[in-house]
Amino acid sequence: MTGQPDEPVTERATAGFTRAYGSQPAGLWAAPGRVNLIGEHTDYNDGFVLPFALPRRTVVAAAPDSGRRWTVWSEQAGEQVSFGRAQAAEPGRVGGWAAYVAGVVWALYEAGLDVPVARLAIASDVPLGAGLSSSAALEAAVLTALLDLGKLDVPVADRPALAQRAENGYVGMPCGIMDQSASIRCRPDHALFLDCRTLEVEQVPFDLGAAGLALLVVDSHAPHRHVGGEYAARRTACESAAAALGVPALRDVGTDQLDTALARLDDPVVRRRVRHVVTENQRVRETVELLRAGRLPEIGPLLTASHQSMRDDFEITVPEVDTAVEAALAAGAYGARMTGGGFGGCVLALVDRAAAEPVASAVAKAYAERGFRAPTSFTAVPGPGARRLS
Ligand code: GAF
Repeated sequence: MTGQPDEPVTERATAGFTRAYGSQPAGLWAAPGRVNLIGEHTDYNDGFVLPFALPRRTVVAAAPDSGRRWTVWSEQAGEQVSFGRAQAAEPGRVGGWAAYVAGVVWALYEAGLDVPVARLAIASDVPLGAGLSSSAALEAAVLTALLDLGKLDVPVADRPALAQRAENGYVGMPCGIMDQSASIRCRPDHALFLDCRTLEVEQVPFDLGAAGLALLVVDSHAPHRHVGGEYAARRTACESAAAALGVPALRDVGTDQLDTALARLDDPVVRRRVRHVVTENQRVRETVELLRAGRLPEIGPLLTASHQSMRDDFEITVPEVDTAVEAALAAGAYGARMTGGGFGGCVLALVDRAAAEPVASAVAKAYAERGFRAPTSFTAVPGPGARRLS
């Protein structure tokens, strides 16, 4: 198990800027990756989610540029990309990792804002493709930097929708609003209870240390399998089910109406998708109730039930994450579930602080027995959302 990462990421972004542009940045901005405690695939159904920000983050060193092209250097990609207004104006003209940056410029223009031209250097310690929302961290960091550089007064509550628009409209990924909200609106020692319809938030105290607990995050390293297509297919199934049921979104189906709703749907696959979303929304509400009451260990069974629902009804888990959940539970975790969009990524396990290491070892042993690539684990503490660092 590795501890919290050291954070030379700020220095790496600054050094990258100086190397790429031969000058000092005007400032440094950071935005975190997230872990979703519970509430999976509920965001685009107008439902409820409960993420918290990781201490792992993407840092942008930036300065205004008097020219007409945005220039971005990325440590992870090992390259520099530049694009002008015309490329930013047309989704698809900038591809790869830089599309997330061009997408933010595009979304700001689309919102009628006068985006400042800038030079940026990006470094990150959010693992890529691990379901910890490295994309949202990149969008949120760039968005926060550009808004500050341009002295553009956009309320924090309105920012996640701009970052989501970059991803939906420019990158072409039909994600919901959870990840961008988490990266922008989360606070240390709290989980963010977000109503994805009204965008109202409640900062729910989630002080694991005070409760003698730890949240173990296990990166399954499972190769992502058809992620984009499967995600879009789940979203389409949910939206067509809502239309068939005559409701704006599956959020409008309560658990007391579930049996009646299921009886009205012919397709057994669609019925399972609906059951996941409806029961998952209820699990989020129950988790929030327990956290409000300070009964942290009692959320364990809800986490595990969420995993079972993702495995059996939403069908988005893979053997590696199922194995991690089973091994964590067998080693004494209060509860465990996959977090994020699915088909790989990370598992979280709620454990007594002293059990974090043994549970991580038990998962590693189960992986070795099944011949899976060794997982990596760390304990996560809720950190701050996007902000200016200097
Ligand atoms: C991905 C998406 F980006 C989110 O919007 C959300 O739907 C999540 O999968 C599943 O809960 O992270």
